[in-house]
Amino acid sequence: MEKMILNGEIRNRSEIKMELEDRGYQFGDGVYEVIRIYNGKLFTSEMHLTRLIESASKISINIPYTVGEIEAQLKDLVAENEITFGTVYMQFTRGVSPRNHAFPSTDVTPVYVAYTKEVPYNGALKPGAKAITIEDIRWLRCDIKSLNLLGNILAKQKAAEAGCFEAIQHRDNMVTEGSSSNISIIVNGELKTHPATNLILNGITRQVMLKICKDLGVSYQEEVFTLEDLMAADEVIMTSTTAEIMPITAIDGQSIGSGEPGTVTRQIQQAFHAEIERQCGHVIESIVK
Ligand code: DCS
Repeated sequence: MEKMILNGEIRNRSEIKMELEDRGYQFGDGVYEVIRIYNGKLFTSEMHLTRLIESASKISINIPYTVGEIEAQLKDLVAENEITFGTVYMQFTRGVSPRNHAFPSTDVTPVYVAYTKEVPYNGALKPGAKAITIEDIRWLRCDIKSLNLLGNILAKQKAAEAGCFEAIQHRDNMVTEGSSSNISIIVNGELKTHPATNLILNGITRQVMLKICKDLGVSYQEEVFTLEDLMAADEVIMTSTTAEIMPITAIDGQSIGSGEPGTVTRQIQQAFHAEIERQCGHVIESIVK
């Protein structure tokens, strides 16, 4: 029987009922995280849960647990559901209250749910993917991992309609990030990525990648770059929890660099896989479902 977490307790998923006037359901008034599971272990969970609590605090939702407490609950859930490779999704909404835009006047308890999903994994490096470019029409607090994802959804749908994997967003000709990923470019062996401002989500994969660059001696700059820089780059890299380190080999129908994953991207991908194995143990292909 599949389990999930409701307000800190592990329950049967089929028995969970959500409220109509949950502010997450009506307003997208909440925050979320997605954490990867490799070999039954949570990857970079401390970074994700720290960001979750920060996102919540930026919109005045008080999460009544510490990072360690949530982590322990998620570990139990992953074990109960016997997930070897997959993801755990969790969200906190402001809570249940009669519909009214302003915060509830009385204290309401946040509603916290988490559930797992199996995702096959064999450690193979991700092949090149195609992207489109699109205007960034989102709000100005993209640093908050909010449940409000309409702008992101509309962008991703445009990519899907164009037969592409990701939509790379830009504001005033400056590249911000993907619809559900961060975007970096490699020019003359140097990596460039948007600084962690209010205009992007400071991705955990992005942060791991920058640490890898440091270790590999790949110099990097957290600096804005233009659409022209993007199209003329030697390599373009997309990073996210679900996509990991993914080479973008064509944008708007035009090849990037040679049209194949570049050497710096491949190096970073290999080092990222090594980091997964360092944190979660060796990935044995035969146990992949
Ligand atoms: N930017 C946006 C807008 C995102 O939604 C995400 C992740 C990222 C960047 C990359 O962040 P992480 O490296 O921390 O994952 N989006 C999550 C999502 O909605 N599903 O999977 C990942």
